[in-house]
Parts: sequence; structure tokens; C-alpha cells
Amino acid sequence: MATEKSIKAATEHPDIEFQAGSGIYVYEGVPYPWFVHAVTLDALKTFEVRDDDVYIVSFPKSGTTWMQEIVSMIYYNGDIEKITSIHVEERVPHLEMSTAKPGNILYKKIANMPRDKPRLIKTHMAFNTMPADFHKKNAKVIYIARNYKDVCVSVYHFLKMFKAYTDDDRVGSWEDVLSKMLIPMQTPYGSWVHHVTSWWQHRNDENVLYLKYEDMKRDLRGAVTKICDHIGKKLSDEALHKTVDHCTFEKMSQNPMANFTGLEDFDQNISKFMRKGNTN
Ligand code: PPS
Repeated sequence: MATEKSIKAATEHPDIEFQAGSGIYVYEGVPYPWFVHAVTLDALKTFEVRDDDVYIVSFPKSGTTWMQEIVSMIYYNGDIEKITSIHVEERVPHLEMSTAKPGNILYKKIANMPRDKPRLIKTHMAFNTMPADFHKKNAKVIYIARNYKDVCVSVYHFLKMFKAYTDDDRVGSWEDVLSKMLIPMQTPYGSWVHHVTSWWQHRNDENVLYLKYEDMKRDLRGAVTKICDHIGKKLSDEALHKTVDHCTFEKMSQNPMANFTGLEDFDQNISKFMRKGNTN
């Protein structure tokens, strides 16, 4: 849980001040949640990006896990047996996540991943906070944006079931959470407007595919086809069909390798990680 110890670990850094009671701290002008360590953010400045990396990028609660599942299905050629034997967070690790478990500094593991196939990497970084090397390489990006109203609702329910927060008094009413999320400096990862526009400005870059959650809800098959084209993968009709079917909300919410049921960090009796998967 977000104890003083974990907060200390996150912010053990000469230039960092923790904002008491908020669960976030500010690093170079951007607020981060306590489970992203400031020393990790230091280290990511010199993280080596590879030309064949694929980054799945989003503001939190925008459909990141959905995209992780889709992209890994495409890379595994629709092999459901293989996919369901490896947890989604292992197939597509979270670049800046520092401390789901003590010692779990993911960028170090990612840096050591084999070079014989592309790395699939999740991140919630805005364009300007990506590792410096990203701007010198041709790594592919798939950005997913979701309307902020649904993001806020999803965050609210997520905070309720994330034990790190439920054991203390940081999660208040819906009004309380919403009013914080309307103040960028009190929102993990900062301003949603800045985030979505930072990548929108690069939507026509050759290496960037910019998708919207709401469009994907309307036409999942169309989105999967665009993603295949973007990353240069051709799926057979059967693999395409399997990918679309496997990545529906109904199927993913039943999939223990994607619905986070195994993780002790969450109390899914309060709210499911795969909650509604809808647009309002
Ligand atoms: S996180 O914790 O930031 O990585 O969360 P993230 O995965 O970005 O967002 C979680 C929300 O995405 C919904 N989701 C889906 N929607 C539609 N279809 C599929 N297959 C799908 N998978 C996940 C998930 O239900 C969360 O939204 P809410 O509104 O809370 O249901």
C-alpha cells in the first residue's frame, strides 16, 4: 500500500518533494503516482530505445490493457494458447512502473530483453517525457486516447479497488476524485489535455498510429487491421478473426491473463479491473 515506506522509495531523490496526502509527487513539472520512482525517471533519460520497439502509449485508464492484448495477439499470430500462458503485463511490460512488488524495476528487465524480436512496451508518458533516445530512433508507437469523462470514472473505480489506496483515506467521494482530476497538478501523469495533444501533434509521423477508444468500440476489426498495417504484420483471415474475438470486452474480462484477477494489489470484489469497458 502507499505507505510512508513506498512513498519514500518513490521519492528518494535530492530534488523531489512529496505532496502530502495526494499519492503523487512532482518530477520536472509533471505529477507522477508513487509507484513510479523518481530514480526510474532519471534512469529513463538514458534508456536505450531500439528501432524495432513498439510502444503502446496512453493516458491511464484509456484502454492500454486492451491495446496490449491486441498487439500481442498480432505478434503471436493469433495463437491464443500461447497468449493465455503469459500474463499481459509480462508480454507488454510497463516501462516506468517501479514498484508493484519490491525490487520490481521493470525498465531494467526491458533493457535486457532479447534482441531477436521486437519489444512490446507499455507507457503512460506524454510525448515530451519519452526517453531522449526515442526521439532519435524509429520505434513504432500506437497511441490510444479515450474521452476524459470515462477516464475519470474509470480512475475513480480503480482507486477504490487498488488496495494501496483503499487502506488509507486518500480516496474520497466521486466529487472528491473528480475535483482532483480537474487540477492537472493533482492528477497522476498530469494534464490529460496536454497528454492527448502532445501525441496528436505527431499523429501524422510515420512511426505513430493514433487511435481512439470510442472508434475501437465501434469497429474493433477495423482498428486491428490498422494496427497490423502500422506494424507491418499480415494476419491470416482466421488469425484476424481470432484476434478480434479474443479482444472483445466480454472475452478479455473472463481472461485471467488480462483481467488482473491474480494480482493481490487489487480487491476486485469492490470493482473489477475490467469494469464496464464502455463509452458514455
Ligand atoms: S491502466 O490501469 O491505466 O493500464 O488501465 P487501462 O487498461 O488503460 O484502462 C482500463 C479501462 O479499459 C477498459 N478495457 C476495455 N474496454 C473495452 N474493450 C476491452 N476489451 C477492454 N479491456 C479493458 C477497462 O474495462 C477499463 O475501463 P472501465 O471504464 O473502468 O471499464
